[in-house]
Amino acid sequence: IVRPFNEIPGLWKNGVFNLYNFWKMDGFRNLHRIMVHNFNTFGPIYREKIGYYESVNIIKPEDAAILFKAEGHYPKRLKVEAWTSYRDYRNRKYGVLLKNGEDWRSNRVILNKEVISLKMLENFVPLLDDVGQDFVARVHKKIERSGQNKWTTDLSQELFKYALESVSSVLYGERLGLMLDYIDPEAQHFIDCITLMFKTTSPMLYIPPSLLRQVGAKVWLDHVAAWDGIFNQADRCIQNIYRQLRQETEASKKYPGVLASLLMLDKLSIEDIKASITELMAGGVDTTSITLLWTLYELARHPNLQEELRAEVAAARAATQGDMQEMLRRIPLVKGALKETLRLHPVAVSLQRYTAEDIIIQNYHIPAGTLVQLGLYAMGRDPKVFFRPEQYQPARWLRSETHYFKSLGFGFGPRQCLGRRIAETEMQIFLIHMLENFRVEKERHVEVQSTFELILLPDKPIILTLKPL
Ligand code: HEM
Ligand code: 2DC
Repeated sequence: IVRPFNEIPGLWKNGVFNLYNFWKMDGFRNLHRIMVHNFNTFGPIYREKIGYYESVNIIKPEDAAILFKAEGHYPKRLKVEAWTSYRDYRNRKYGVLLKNGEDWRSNRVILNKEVISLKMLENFVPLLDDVGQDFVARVHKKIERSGQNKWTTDLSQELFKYALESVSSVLYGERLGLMLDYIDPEAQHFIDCITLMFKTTSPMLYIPPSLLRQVGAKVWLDHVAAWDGIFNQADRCIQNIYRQLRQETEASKKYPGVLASLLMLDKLSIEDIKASITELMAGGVDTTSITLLWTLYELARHPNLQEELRAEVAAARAATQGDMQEMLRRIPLVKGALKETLRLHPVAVSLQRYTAEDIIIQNYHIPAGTLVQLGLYAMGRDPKVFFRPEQYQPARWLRSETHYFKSLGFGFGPRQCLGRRIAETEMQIFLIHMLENFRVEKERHVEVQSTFELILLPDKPIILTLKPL
């Protein structure tokens, strides 16, 4: 017999009380660990209410499959009210990240062709390869200047610049110049604004932004300032391309970038294009850079594995004479490493959908319209889902066992990450160049864990040493 919704275990009766306890446990930064704890306490399904945020949480791949089959024609995630409140407050349009329903679908279909279709890779790869080469040249220079034949540093700022340069080169078809010694202070400000935007979002998941706005709370003011900085910089980049496009007399054969392609296609309004390009630019910085930082950290902890990856890259280079698009088809272990990084260190602590129809999960009835969350961080570390989950083993993704609904770092289905192809390609190319040029080492024994600032970030600086091969 199927059990009713109200019998799902968990703490969902008193949202205010739960919010108080959550705050006492420093839950704003520990969300991922609290979710693991809750699955351990209540089992593979639990219901929860914190503040005004109510959800059903699941952890099993087979339950994820049921959820995504019930996502309907217009999949909808948790509404991040801080983000929509800012847009409403400043009268700016929603892009594909925040739109829903038919408006979302019609925009997304057009964006898919320009941003996530495999056909675009031939345009993206040369642009991203250039950025990768420049990054490596920059590290060589840093090593030379150190006079010690090595460079020991917290790479996060360098990786932010690499990520922004990469995503911008694809969006705008031209370089910002962030791999140089002196960079545009506006670009640095943009990077800082993104970090601040994420950090100030997490408290507002549980306390309505409208309330925080009324009392003039600092977190709301900081959030507005952060988005203002993001939109101003994106507006400048977009204006720049728009102007160039109008001055150009004849069409050049060279790939002009996502923005110019969308403008020339003339299927979306300029305001819609601007909104989504801004989201792509902002979504493309902390996500890939942190995933790369975690990957370098894991490779530094596993020197033998690092050599295996290096050998795979060398063989791919030799077999293809350096044709990068070909090379990308011959590096399964490098791709496995990125999946493994996202398993242990996912950017998104959970995936969520509002169900479009009634479903049954773990023998409980879940009515249509319920917010259901798949605990991605918890699933990645669950020994019932992954054999020896604590071990970093890229090869587990090569074995023929089923990976049914287990590799979900970019989400699933038509609402999955729009930047996925850019992110994957950018990260693969980065690892190829790094493995071909440097050995990565870790100083002392420092255990780094995750902290939740809307996305999951390392809780302390990761200090790495790069040595030329
Ligand atoms: C959405 C992860 C990089 C832009 C998402 C979602 C996840 C995710 C989990 C939600 C998907 C869902 O609900 O099913 C990641 C990870 C990244 C990454 C792990 C890198 C390691 C990027 C990049 C961009 C980007 C580089 C931009 C170029 C977006 C956008 C959405 C999104 C626009 C919203 C799509 C929509 O609602 O239709 N991402 N992302 N992401 N991501 Fe990413
Ligand atoms: C955060 O409980 C935890 O890709 C919440 O590139 C539920 C939730 C909802 C939406 C998720 C968010 C979490 C994590 C960050 C995500 C976001 C959707 C898109 C965003 C996963 C899991 C991200 C990082 C985008 C950001 C785009 C940018 C313009 C803000």
